[in-house]
Amino acid sequence: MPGRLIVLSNRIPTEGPPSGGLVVALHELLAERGGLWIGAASDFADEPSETFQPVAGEERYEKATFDLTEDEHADYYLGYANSVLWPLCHHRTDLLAMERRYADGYRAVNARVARMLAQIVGPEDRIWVHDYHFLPLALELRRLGVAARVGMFLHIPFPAAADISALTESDEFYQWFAAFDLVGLQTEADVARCLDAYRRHPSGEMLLDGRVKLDGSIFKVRSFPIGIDGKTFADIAKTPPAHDPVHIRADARLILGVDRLDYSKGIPHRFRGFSTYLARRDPCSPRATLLQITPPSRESVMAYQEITRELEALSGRINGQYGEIDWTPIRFVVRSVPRETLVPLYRMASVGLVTPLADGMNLVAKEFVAAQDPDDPGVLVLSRGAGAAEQMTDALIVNPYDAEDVGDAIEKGLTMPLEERRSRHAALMEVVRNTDIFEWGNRFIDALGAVKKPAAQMRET
Ligand code: ADQ
Repeated sequence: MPGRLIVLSNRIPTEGPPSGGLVVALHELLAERGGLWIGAASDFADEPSETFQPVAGEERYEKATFDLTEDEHADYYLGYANSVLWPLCHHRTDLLAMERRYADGYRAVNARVARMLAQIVGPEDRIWVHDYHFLPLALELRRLGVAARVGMFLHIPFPAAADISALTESDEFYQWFAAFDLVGLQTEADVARCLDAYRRHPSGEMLLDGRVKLDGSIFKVRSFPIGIDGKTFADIAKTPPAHDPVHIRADARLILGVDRLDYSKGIPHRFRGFSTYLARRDPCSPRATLLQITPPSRESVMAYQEITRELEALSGRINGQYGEIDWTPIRFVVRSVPRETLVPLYRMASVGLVTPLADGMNLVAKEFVAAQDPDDPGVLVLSRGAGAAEQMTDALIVNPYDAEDVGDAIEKGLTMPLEERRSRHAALMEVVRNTDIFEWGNRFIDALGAVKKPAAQMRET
């Protein structure tokens, strides 16, 4: 009899209907298959409990949370996950915040979650672990003798071997991944970096069936490019908005940027690219306004406070230099907006600027394409640093570090003939359709079910 599906992710929806693409997709998958969804509790505990707390709800599956104290949140979540692993995986080893207590806190929280899981997991269950918050989980479960299949999907880039060596715990980092049965990554480039890193490791071995062996552990690594619920996006886009979501002068074109406020998203570089475009622009050509909508993120991490200040100064400077009485070139809005507002904005925009320096996939690129009017679509300018660039080759692909390249692409996007816009959009829409998020989830779960059980692997070696 097949076991149940257990999903572990940092956040789970505890109140009201789930929102956001990934959360909705996981909710639907669990509703269809049944199972258990576990995530961190939203309130801090004084003393962490050694059992999961069930979350009441009407769903066709169970939900539970694990506790975190305020200190654990500081060390495990803000510290090791977001001030060490996040910069490491986004090629920013200069931002690594090396504090021994961060690594200790990270290991301790993962060990506790593993102990709690070991109490409830059956040998036929499949455990699907999401993201960099839980890298040690499979290793901890194996230490406790758990033989269930455990898969990891890493939403962010897999780091290069040279970056991994900047980590004090680099040996553990290799062991963490190797203890999973299946490691899902976003792109083929991520898979290549992962294989390359294990090939260079003194104990790493490539097996003939393509799996990777490190000491006694064998794991499979594969790409599962994530997507969006494209149909919902296209449907919202077809419904006329109740009110004009943004008042832009009739003679100004809209260029749109939508990103969490994060240094990996390359927003300052984007502003400089736009500034280069403005500097070269023909004064008789229509004005273009860059609307950058950015929900704040991880505000208590220092690197995130610095980027906010940098962007405020940069947008002020560019507006001072190029603005006119009736035109503000950059509108920088630091807030989250509902999907019903975001989608009409995507559709109104002549150019979508998606220029991260490094990004696992980048769902905004796919959302922008899905929201366009196929008869008169806007143009996607996409960084080669986004995982999405591996599939979305009909976008205008740019080097996000090169302001002139970005400036040229803005110019090209604003002046692209209708026929070319339509044909590029049709090709991009095909990619969006082929990477639907529900199929993505089913593919991962089925692939996890198909891997050999860990106990069988050990006998083989
Ligand atoms: P993120 O780094 O959060 O995700 P992304 O994939 O672009 O990046 O997803 C952001 C989501 O937030 C999108 O659905 C977008 O619509 C929404 N959003 C952005 N700005 C918003 C705003 N102002 N208001 C409301 N919503 C907003 C991580 C990885 C990515 C990977 C995803 C999924 O970093 O590379 O694509 O996980 O695997």
